[in-house]
Amino acid sequence: KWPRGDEKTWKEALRGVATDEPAITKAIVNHVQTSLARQPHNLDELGAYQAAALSVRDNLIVNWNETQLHMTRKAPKRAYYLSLEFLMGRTLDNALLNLGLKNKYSDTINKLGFNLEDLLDQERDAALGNGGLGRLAACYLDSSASQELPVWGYGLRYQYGIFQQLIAPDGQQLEAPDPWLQNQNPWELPRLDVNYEIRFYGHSERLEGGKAVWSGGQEVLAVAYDVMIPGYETRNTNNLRLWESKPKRGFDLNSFNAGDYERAVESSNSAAAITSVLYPNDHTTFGKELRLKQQYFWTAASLADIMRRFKNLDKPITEFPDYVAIQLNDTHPTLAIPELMRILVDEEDVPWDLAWNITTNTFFFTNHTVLPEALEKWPVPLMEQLLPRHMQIVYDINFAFLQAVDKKFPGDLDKLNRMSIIEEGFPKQVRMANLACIGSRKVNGVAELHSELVRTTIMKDFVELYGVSKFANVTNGITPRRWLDQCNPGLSQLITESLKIPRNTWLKDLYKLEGLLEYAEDPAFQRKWAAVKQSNKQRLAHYVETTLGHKVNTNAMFDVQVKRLHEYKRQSLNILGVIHRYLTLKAMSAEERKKVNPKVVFFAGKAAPGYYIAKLIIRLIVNVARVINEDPDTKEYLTMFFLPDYSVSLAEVLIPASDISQHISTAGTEASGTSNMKFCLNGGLLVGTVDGANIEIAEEVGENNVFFFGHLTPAVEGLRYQHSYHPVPVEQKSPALATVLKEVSAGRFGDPGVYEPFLNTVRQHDYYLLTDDFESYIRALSMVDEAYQDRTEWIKKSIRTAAKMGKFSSDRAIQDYAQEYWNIESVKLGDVNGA
Ligand code: NTF
Repeated sequence: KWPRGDEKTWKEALRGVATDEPAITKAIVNHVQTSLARQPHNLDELGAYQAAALSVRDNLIVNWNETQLHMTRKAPKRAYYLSLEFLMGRTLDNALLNLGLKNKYSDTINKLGFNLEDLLDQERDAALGNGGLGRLAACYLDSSASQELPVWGYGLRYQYGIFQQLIAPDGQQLEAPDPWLQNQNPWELPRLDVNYEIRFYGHSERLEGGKAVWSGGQEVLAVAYDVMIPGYETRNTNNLRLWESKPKRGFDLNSFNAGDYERAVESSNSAAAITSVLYPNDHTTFGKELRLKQQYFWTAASLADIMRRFKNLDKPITEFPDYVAIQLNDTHPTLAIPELMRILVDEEDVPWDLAWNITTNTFFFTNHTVLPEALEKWPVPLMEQLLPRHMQIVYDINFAFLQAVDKKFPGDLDKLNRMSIIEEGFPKQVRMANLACIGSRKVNGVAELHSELVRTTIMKDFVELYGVSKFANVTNGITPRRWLDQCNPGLSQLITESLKIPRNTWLKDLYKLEGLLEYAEDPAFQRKWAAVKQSNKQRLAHYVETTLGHKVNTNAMFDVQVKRLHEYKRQSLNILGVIHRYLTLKAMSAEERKKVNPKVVFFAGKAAPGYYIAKLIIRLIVNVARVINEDPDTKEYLTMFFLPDYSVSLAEVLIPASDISQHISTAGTEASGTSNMKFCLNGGLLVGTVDGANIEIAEEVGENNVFFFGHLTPAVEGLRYQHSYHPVPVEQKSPALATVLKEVSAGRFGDPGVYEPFLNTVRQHDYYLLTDDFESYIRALSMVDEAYQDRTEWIKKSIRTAAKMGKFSSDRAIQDYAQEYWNIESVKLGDVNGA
């Protein structure tokens, strides 16, 4: 039954998606005129981008609206992906491709006197994340929407995303803020009516039956902003709900009337601060109060929202886990566990044991690293002050849990100590990983090796307690829409032509790429494949020329390492390897050099602002580049660039242009890696250690198509022990590396004193095993050089690699979560008005 007014009047006026050129033109011009208040006379590229974006947004809103109505009516079980980071990048190109409107927009925009590609460049990245963890969340949203799964993301709407990286003339990294919301953001819908009050501080008074009353303290408002997530070639458009913090009251009227204006706005400033900035730390935690506030603010708002939606269904509370699955993206949202307990016990009057049963059937926890410095812990005194009720709940959970452990392993005090949610010490700390594991139905790692390490190291005791079936694996994936079709249109086109199936078929079932294998031997196909790579290299060269003012030899091999700067990722090994190559070239005669294949090495990546050694490594890279790029003896054969301010958009230019990329973490430290998948999908080969998803990539593409080197995971512990107790001098382990270190120390690349602290990490403890792996690394790079000599063989490897990347589609990963974890099913939007 039609809900309101005259059905015919409504239906005639309801707009659908603008899909033909006249409608698109009208929509864009309408936004130029009325949303932007501009004219053809004063419309610049930014304005034209905004008008085009607003018109696409209108289309997304129509689909989004119908999807939400449809889901509300169908009331399926839903999954919620809680992530502090969503590294979305740009939206316009992706939205046009998903809607299938790119060509039409391109034509329309031409007629209006602009070029679509130029307009796409006007968009600022939404960079609400640090690296792999945040980009993974973005890929998972794309795959969920594309597979019509009822999945929402929940995150924070930071005013400032990851900092902008500048490189000073002396090579140091400088950080500038990223005011990404400055020119208004067309991709979000403010939902000022969707808001919740979130409490901090105050006191909690226990009542009977495990209940308590939490009152007093400070209250702030969480306001929803919805970001539309279009699926690929479906009208289903999912939602990413980001919370912004606001003061509950604008300002304190009493102080204002008393003439104390500063005081009057103080509390409003402190409320707004909660979502002001993304913490720029990757793999480290700092124990800052504001970060804990962010975590609670976000999980409390998200749970309130989820609970409200559930209650609208009018089902008994015991059915909560039949309608709600919540995925915890690392430990950052772990407070959602005690928060759900608080809501159930204190607000919904659910008995404790039943509440615990509901809770532990709702949550799922993904671990993304085994590095000890990344495992979150919060000081008990801070928790007690900021979240007094949650601290009580954590103690109650822990009490029951330790009783169960003691029952199964009587008298094992060490075990109790290790497994307790509370770590003894001064101060005591709350171990978030333990809490997340105890409160979740399943725990997973992000690649086979990593999940095995989770089971045998950080979660070993828990595996013994719960059994191994609670601890599983979902190997990460990437969306082929952005990471092939969007960033590499030439290759996408070639693939579609060759496979002789529609583009949307293989983009939705990436295993179909295997059809390329039959062309690997076909010279005509090889030429086309190589031509695409060549034009992508030219696109990157153009970027380098316009940003750094340096010409790039596109006939050289392009060797790329792009990722966050971290000692465990060993950009250090790469730069020391480059120096070695440089010294070797210098020692050659001019004749000998002529036989060498030229190579261009690209680095990009940000270091956490407080990470001293990582910043030194950047500085070394920049200064080595300066020396070798100017050396007349060698610059024809070796050049190197550090591209500042790495971002999703820069990755989209870099990745398709690479011949070879480096994924060279110390074995056992990189949980998965996802850029390795992106490079291979774009026909780049891989140099890597036997670590993370590199292993599974090699399984798929064949070990003869990857260049592995270095010690294996089981050897790492022993080598570290050796470094501490029976150190062997670098000269003995690797004379080549010793020479490299000596040259840096001698000032060949600028003031030697500067780099000593970094060089000492290699000479002394060498925790990341550079000295152990250097020789085999250099050998692997020689094998790369050798393989590159035979260009036809190289191209075959490239084709075979891309052809075998089906497994690494994030569609596969999301299906795994949907079936094995969340138990949710696709709900496809009908053809008209959500029917
Ligand atoms: C990262 N973890 C891992 O270091 C990467 O190997 C992995 O690919 C991504 O997660 C995505 O799973 C983190 O960023 C963190 F925060 F857990 F340390």
